[in-house]
Amino acid sequence: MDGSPVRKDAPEDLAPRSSTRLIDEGAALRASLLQELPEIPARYLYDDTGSELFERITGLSVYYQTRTEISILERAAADIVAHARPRHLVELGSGAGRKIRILLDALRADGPSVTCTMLDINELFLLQSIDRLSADYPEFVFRGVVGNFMTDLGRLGPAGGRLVVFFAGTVGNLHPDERRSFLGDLAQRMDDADALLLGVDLVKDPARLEAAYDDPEGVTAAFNLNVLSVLNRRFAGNFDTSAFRHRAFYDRKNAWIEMRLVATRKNEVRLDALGLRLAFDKGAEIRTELSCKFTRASLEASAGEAGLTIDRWYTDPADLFALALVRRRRS
Ligand code: AVI
Repeated sequence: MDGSPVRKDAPEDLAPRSSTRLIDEGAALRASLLQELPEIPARYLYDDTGSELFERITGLSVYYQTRTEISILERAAADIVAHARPRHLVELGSGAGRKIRILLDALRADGPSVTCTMLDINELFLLQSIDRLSADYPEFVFRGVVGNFMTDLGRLGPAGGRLVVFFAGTVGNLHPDERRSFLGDLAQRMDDADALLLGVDLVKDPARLEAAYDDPEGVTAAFNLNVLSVLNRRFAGNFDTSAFRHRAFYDRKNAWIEMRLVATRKNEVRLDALGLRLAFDKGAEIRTELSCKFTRASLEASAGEAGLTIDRWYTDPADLFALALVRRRRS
């Protein structure tokens, strides 16, 4: 099966954002910054610097998620492939593309060739990842889509024989309302031959959860604070990153970790491209990320609302993290 064409980047997939989209985006950001608890949508965390910092987080000893998910995947990959029998692999939020290799190895061992579509918001990471994958798996065809999994699911090709994978617990970064709409949208685009492989971080001891989001090396703090530089650059702002500090805490009622930035002194900020001036008192907070934690029952309930059901559940011996193979519920 040598010599398959490598389609790195269909031109329309890599087109810059239209100005209309930027205006919509600016309006949405403006509205979230003006909420009673100001909020910066978590996707702004992932510019090139933020994506690199997140890569460093995945290697931290307190951040058990990545290595645990990899260990689960290594044990479960053959079973997942045997059950899903995919002809198309679709990875949402692909990042550095390490985990997909475990599935590609299992698919390679299983025989049939697949196409692999990777969707990521970060063009640089996506292209680097596709270059490396294309070199190492020449029998598979790779396609990159620069986009957002909340709005671009329609660009992932037709239903039927697809295994959509969403690793890292990123589904937990959606607010429950967004998760409902994301899973609903995905479910509508799936048929009975499609499956979704979802990585989720599990509810556990709050101290362990909080430690994972406040590492002693300060990498998570740098990742969180970097979002202010992203806003400065993109929206002509003047946030002073030294006027804020990182905070992360577990909210037991909602079963989520919240990342916030706390003003360490009274300060004022302009975001000229949004026509916005913000005043922060000492101690005022901005919410920058939610990271929802699940049990099998809470994920089943969330999937059920979208007409999906958990078909297979893979976890580690300490029940830290899980991979759920999800399908459309048959009526
Ligand atoms: C990408 N996502 C699953 C990470 C998480 O754990 O929620 C992002 C992250 N934020 C702080 N550390 C890692």
